[in-house]
Amino acid sequence: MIILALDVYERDRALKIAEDVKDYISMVKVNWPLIIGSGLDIIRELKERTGLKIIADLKLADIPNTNRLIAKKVYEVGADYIIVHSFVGKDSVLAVKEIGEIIMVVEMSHPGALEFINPLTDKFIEMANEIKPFGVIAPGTRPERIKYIRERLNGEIKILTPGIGAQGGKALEAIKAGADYIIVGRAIYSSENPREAARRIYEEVKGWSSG
Ligand code: NUP
Repeated sequence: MIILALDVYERDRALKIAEDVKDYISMVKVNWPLIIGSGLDIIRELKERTGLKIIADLKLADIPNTNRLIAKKVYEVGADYIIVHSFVGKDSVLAVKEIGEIIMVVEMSHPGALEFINPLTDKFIEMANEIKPFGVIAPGTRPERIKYIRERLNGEIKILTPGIGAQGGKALEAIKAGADYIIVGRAIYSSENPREAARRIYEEVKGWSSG
């Protein structure tokens, strides 16, 4: 039920951290910092070394054709899921879903998400219920919002919550509010002992979710 957000630049460091913590996590999430620092093939390498599923957190937000062109290459190197923004509309989101499994952003974890995204969350939930992605991103920093989203979201759609640890969100609170997966980056990879940090979070939440 823990997803490692592996936001480091260096290939060797990324592979080492992923191998160190793999016993305690369910998936690895790769974002632009690692892709820019190490190249797209890091997705394939991480998948081979850990045997875990890989989420490409690209937050795609373009016209359908460009979303499709990008997604194709990213699924080809082994990404299991791509994170897409919902605000660009159904056609752009569906362009990615036609090629592979997606995760839709319905609300973000940072304070600025309250400005433009949060007022539209109901619409994004509605779109997710229709499109049926693997999961949605909800704010690990706001358990009451996780609960709100869980109550309205189709039961088969998973909720993934970033913002745990470094952004102030609490792992167990997010899980109790309805998160299927918690996404943790700095609290693991910036720790002196990433394996121990991952183990502690794992022990904290185990028994609460089946993810
Ligand atoms: O709303 C979001 N908040 C968020 O932090 C959506 C995200 N995809 N993320 C990502 O989760 C963020 O880009 C980073 O990769 C990870 C959180 O990392 P950390 O705050 O645990 O270090």
